[in-house]
Amino acid sequence: MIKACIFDLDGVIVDTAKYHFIAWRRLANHLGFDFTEEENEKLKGVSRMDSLNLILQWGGIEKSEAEKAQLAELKNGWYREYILKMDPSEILEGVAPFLGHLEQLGIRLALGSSSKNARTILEQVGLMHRFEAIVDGTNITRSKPDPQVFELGAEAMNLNPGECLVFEDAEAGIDAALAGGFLAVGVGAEENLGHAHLVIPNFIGLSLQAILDGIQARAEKHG
Ligand code: B16
Ligand code: MG
Repeated sequence: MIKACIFDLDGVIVDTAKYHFIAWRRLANHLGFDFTEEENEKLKGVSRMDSLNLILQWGGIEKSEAEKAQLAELKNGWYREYILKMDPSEILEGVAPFLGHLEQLGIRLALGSSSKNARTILEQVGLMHRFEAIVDGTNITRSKPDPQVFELGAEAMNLNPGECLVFEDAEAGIDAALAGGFLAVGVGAEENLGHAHLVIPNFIGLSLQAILDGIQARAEKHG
């Protein structure tokens, strides 16, 4: 019996992944190299420091911890220039009606994001008040694929993982939800998220019942 839905933020509710990409790429260019959109996929759901470590690895660059802290700060400043211009028009299509639909059914809502900027983004797009529990990069000590972010969300609502449905766009996020014993719905492409209980392209026209039916049908098909 599903009592709550836990939403990832970047890539599920808003497309901030494009701003992360621009800002990280600017940092890489600043350091004298570049990386592709394909490589950027590996940064989704991954914490700021883990992302920086991956990017430096791609560029074959070594930096001290103090220099890394400065580089992460530089990137975050560029990223924040974009998110501080966001408004409700950047909520992905279908998300607002789906949240309303869940609220009407009495389903509780939580946010589970790796981002330390999650509250700023929710404030900018006017969704802060819709979530009963908000767990973000400032609350966690272990980044996705560790399940901690979703476990803390379930705990804040006094629910068990089995009572919560997680929505995620990142491979690492689906891994995290599965490791925690949650039902996991991938939002995006089957090739990255095929290990989820169900993959949906977006939230347009979606109902909770359709999702639950989809999960069941997929489980029967895959035995
Ligand atoms: P910040 P999510 C994640 O958010 C992003 O997908 C990932 O690309 C980013 O590095 C991470 O947040 C940390 O973000 O630098 O703002 O703390 O998808 O878990 O909502
Ligand atoms: Mg995400």
